[in-house]
Amino acid sequence: MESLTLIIGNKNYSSWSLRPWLAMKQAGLTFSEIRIPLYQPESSEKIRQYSPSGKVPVLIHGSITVWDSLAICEYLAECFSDYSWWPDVQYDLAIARSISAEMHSGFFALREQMPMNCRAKALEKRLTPTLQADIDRITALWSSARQQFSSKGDFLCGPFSIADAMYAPVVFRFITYGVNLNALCQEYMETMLALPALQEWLHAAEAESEQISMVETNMLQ
Ligand SMILES: N[C@@H](CCC(=O)N[C@@H](CS)C(=O)NCC(=O)O)C(=O)O
Repeated sequence: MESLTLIIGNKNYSSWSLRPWLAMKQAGLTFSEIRIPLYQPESSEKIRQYSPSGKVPVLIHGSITVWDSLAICEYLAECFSDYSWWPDVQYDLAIARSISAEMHSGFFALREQMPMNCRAKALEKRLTPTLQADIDRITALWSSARQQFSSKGDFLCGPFSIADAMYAPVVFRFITYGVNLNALCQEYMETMLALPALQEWLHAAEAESEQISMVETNMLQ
């Protein structure tokens, strides 16, 4: 197998990096990682050595470069189809892809107003109407998926899939900003947090020393 390298940002802050990283860990793929701390004077130049978009994550697979979190997950699911990435029933797959795409292309208020800062816990946050609308949509989506797929497993569409990887940063955000959740969503959060891979990411984030002031200041708003 040609070598796989995932280039990521800081584990504490880079929500897009977490998604393919977790999907790859959960699938059981062996890969190396290169961590480039974001928003430092040399970050942009370092990222551009690997990524045409100038953003992380980016995957290097032999001579092939794939950038953008969802494209990386889709590429891996195609290349390594013996591993588990998506549900294998067409209906379940349609839901998993839809909710993954919804995360990838939406929830701008949540992303902007609740930036991922996984080592910070239970911070007070002012809920603006747009932020509340994003939280409401995510909790409705999680609740509906858990109701539909509970007989197949404990994750959004039953077994762990790319859909869960796409929402993993939201799990950290809801903890960091102390968002109140219904029992189904709380249970789903606990399932996600119990994943050894997610704990591994969190411990690595806690061990990082960089501080991104934009994010740390946002905590006080
Ligand atoms: N749509 C992209 C978003 C990637 C993205 O915004 N990455 C951020 C880090 S989480 C980044 O590289 N920021 C550095 C910069 O913009 O200079 C994806 O899904 O991968």
